[in-house]
Amino acid sequence: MSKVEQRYQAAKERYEAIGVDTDHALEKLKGVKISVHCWQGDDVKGFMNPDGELTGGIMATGNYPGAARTPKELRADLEKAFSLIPGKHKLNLHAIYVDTDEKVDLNEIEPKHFAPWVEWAREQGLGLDFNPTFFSHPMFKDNYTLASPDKEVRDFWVEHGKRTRKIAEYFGRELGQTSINNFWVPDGMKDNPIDRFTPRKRLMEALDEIFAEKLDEKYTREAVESKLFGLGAEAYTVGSHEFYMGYGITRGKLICLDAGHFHPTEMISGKLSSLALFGKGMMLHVSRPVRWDSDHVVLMDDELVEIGRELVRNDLLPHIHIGLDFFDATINRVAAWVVGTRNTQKAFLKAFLEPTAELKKLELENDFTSRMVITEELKDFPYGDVWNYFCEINGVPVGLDWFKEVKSYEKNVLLKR
Ligand code: RNT
Ligand code: ZN
Repeated sequence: MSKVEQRYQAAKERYEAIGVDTDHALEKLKGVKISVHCWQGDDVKGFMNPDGELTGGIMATGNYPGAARTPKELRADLEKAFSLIPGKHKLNLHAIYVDTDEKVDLNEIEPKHFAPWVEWAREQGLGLDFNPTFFSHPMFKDNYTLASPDKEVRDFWVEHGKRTRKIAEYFGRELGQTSINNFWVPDGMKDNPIDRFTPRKRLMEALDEIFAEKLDEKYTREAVESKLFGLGAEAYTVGSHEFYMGYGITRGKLICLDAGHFHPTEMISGKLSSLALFGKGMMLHVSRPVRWDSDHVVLMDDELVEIGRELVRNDLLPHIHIGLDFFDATINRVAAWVVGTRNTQKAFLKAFLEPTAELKKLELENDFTSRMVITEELKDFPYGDVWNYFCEINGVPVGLDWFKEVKSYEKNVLLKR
């Protein structure tokens, strides 16, 4: 028996004593798929116009060496990251990540421009999710895309949106996993608008036009992502939370909650149980806002733990698609992926290792003292030993060993770019 397994057996006994079956928890963890975002690997540049400016009110800061410059490099970096993350997952692409020799614009993209991604995903056993790119383009005019008062601008982006649906459908059909196509539209204003209503009406109508054609939900489903503010859109975002709550519920779309898109003290974990009662399902962008929507790498903080608990305690996992969204250009990008993804998985493991039924019972009995004492005590339980065992049985490095591999990849590959 390996050292890791010995420790696991000891941990298992401790959890058994409070009525938790660790083997069962690991089984459940294996079923949790994370949609790992491609854009951590190159600071959201993409391959359509990599020298262009990142617009849309988001920003990647830093110039750590080794960013991927081509689809090939990005795939190599992703393979490295996935080899250090236990389980089988998905990759989340953005429309700007075309892989083609053709010069092609956002309103011209077709499935064939993404064929190498599909081939690669099939080889790797990954599913593919998708996102239209409503930013970093000259047609992002006066901070507007789909909500623009200019019909030519709107039409350009409507065409783009429609095309992304066909690409997501192609991903779903080819790979046998529903491809979630997530719509985030940055439109907004820096200062107080007079008319908040009309741009929202235009956004609603443009989205309706994009979604008019019915596609098979087996292959693709759409999500809509709200936001409170962005750089240059501090006063007003057309696609606010209320906007997309209404839109998603009336149009049967998934509602995407990004952890960085709300007031600083407002947590998405608190919203999940309400949305689950009304919507058709949800998507998450697990991210970490530091003072603003800064898209920092996901760490094991209170909100991450709470997101895991909410989804597990309320049995919401079947209704949710879990994606990541961060981009830190000041650190090794592969390490960023691995830390963010492993942390997200660990948060679920923590939740699976909780005696939830017992705690719910105590709560119903108004025994709030026991509820507090047990949940506090649980924080010191050896979940790390269970996690390490999960890594071992899934054939990925345990503990800091994964970082050695990233270091040597940095030396041999990234620093040579
Ligand atoms: C921006 C949104 C959006 C983007 C990605 C790149 O605030 O969170 O999800 O980060 O589409
Ligand atoms: Zn997001």
